[in-house]
Amino acid sequence: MRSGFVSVAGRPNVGKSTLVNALCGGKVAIVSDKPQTTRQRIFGIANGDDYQLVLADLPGFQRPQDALTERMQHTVDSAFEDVDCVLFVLSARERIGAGDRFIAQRVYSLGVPVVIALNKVDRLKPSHIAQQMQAAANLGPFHALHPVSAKTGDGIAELRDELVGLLPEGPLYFPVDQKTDLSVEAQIGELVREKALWLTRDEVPHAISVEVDELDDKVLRANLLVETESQKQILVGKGGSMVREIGTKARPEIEALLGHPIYLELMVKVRPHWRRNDAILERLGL
Ligand SMILES: Nc1nc2c(ncn2[C@@H]2O[C@H](COP(=O)(O)OP(=O)(O)OP(=O)(O)O)[C@@H](O)[C@H]2O)c(=O)[nH]1
Ligand SMILES: [Mg+2]
Repeated sequence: MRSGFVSVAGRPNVGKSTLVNALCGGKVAIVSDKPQTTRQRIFGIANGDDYQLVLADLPGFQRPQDALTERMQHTVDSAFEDVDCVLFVLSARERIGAGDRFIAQRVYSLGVPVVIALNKVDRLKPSHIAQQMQAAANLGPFHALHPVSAKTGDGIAELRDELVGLLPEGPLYFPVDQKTDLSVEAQIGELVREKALWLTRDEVPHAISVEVDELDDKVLRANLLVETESQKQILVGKGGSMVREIGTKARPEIEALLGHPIYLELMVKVRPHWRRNDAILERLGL
């Protein structure tokens, strides 16, 4: 039995969460086209007959701007102790540059193998992929480099085999039927937030947080927190259309997670400057 922990490093939006989901064979982390989607460390657990691979999905490396992003970067900074390997994710669709070099400095000094996933190679020209592979290789002494598409699944099985091969012999850290370490309430909050991110843009996605207020066999009440009255108006939408659509999009996944139908009530609430408020951040588990 091989088992161990792999932390996932990379800039915001390169596809870390999509990749963790692909490696785990199911959704553990939410995904959106807005940077800073992931706000906390989430374990995604991939089980095989003779292995347990625990992937720590993380926020992207960033320069903190408020208490929230400070906490996010702290989460990242403390996620590389006691790992068996680092999965360094790069996007083949973006210039590999200063941000990636900054992360490289960090991960190549840890003394554990670094496996690079060059993600988003779907529908790219082979010559472009080759160029990006060279740029990725130049970042440091990597153990292996895998061009993959987390979206189409290309190269994922090979990448998984590579990571499992780097794990030491060890015990099961989680029951084999467990896919993530997030509580059910936290998973529900994330699913609701994901739909809200999909439907909003500009500064609004960053100002949204979700807290589950009440959950029993029949009823789920959750609050969408925003910072200003105008953000609230956007999330509520004309005659409540936006918040209704968020609920409609989130419900099937929530019901699948719970295993039964649920009465879902979403409320939009203004919490001025919640991103700077340590007590609220604490309560949100951030
Ligand atoms: N074309 C393509 N798009 C991808 C691929 N992987 C992820 N994406 C898209 O890239 C965007 C960001 O994906 P995420 O998985 O949320 O990225 P992340 O690195 O976790 O982002 P943060 O949590 O914000 O740091 C989403 O729109 C994904 O659909 C891929 O292999 N190919
Ligand atoms: Mg993410």
